[in-house]
Amino acid sequence: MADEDDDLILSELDDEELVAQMFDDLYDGMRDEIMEATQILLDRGWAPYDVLTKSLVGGMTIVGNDFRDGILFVPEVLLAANAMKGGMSILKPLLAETDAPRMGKMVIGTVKGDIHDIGKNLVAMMMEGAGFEIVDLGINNPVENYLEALAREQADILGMSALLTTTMPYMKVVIDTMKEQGIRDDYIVLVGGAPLNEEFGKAIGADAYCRDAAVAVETAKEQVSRRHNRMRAGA
Ligand code: B1M
Repeated sequence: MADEDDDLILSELDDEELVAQMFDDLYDGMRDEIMEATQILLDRGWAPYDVLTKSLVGGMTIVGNDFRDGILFVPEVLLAANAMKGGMSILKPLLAETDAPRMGKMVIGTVKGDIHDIGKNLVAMMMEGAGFEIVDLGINNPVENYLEALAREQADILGMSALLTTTMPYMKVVIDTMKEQGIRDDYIVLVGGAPLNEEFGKAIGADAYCRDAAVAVETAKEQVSRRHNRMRAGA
């Protein structure tokens, strides 16, 4: 298998074969190959968003399923994540390249106890591409980090990410603290992450749950313009 892979010339594969090979390479944590293949798809005229969703996110879904089923373990998944980040590093400037007017500023971070950051990074990239200014707090954020950054950055939006059922309740801790401090309504609060759903978003008092990065962009735009309209109307 290794010999076969050594002989493989990625640029000679057609699109379908290349995407299938990317799924394999992501699974095997082959960062260099993922970066090369990402570039090949771009050179063939693929839109950066399609490369992201059809090859990288598609491949990561397979990794996720096998992780869930006990076929892959943490070290292997870390390698896969590292390979995915290699591909994302090529796409990031392209997704962020935009003449869109500044839409607003978002502070985003993964909540305390949670170190998953791929989805959050993707949201940050897509939001940047849509004209939002992003302040990325990284992973494992206690409530103080969010509140300090919101005030310091005079942000419009707070974005929180959680991938574990054990960490998602922490989002409520952050929102409740904002309420206690009387600042909840100063910000648009968006939440996301695989174990969340719309009902959970409502229950914890977020403005919206975002299923994926594209939805996050659309929701943020909608919420910002709604807020502007309200302000214009003097409400
Ligand atoms: Co973790 N892990 N993991 N893991 N891991 C999951 C989440 C899990 C579902 C795997 C499984 O069992 N199938 C499971 C959670 C089960 C549960 O709680 N219900 C799990 C577990 C159990 C764990 C550990 C506890 C394993 C262990 O140690 N025994 C451990 C916990 C560590 C911790 O955080 N304290 C752990 C560790 C890891 C790694 C470090 C190995 C690695 C993370 C590497 C990294 O992120 N740098 C990892 C990974 C990679 C995963 C899976 C395989 C993939 C996650 C991912 O990156 N998906 C994941 C399985 C899965 O989700 N299928 C799994 C791709 C990404 C693009 O999607 O993150 O959903 P996602 O983001 C989407 C949307 O959700 C949304 O938009 C994104 C883009 O479209 N979104 C937002 C996300 N955040 C948003 C914020 C927003 C808006 C939208 O704000 C506005």
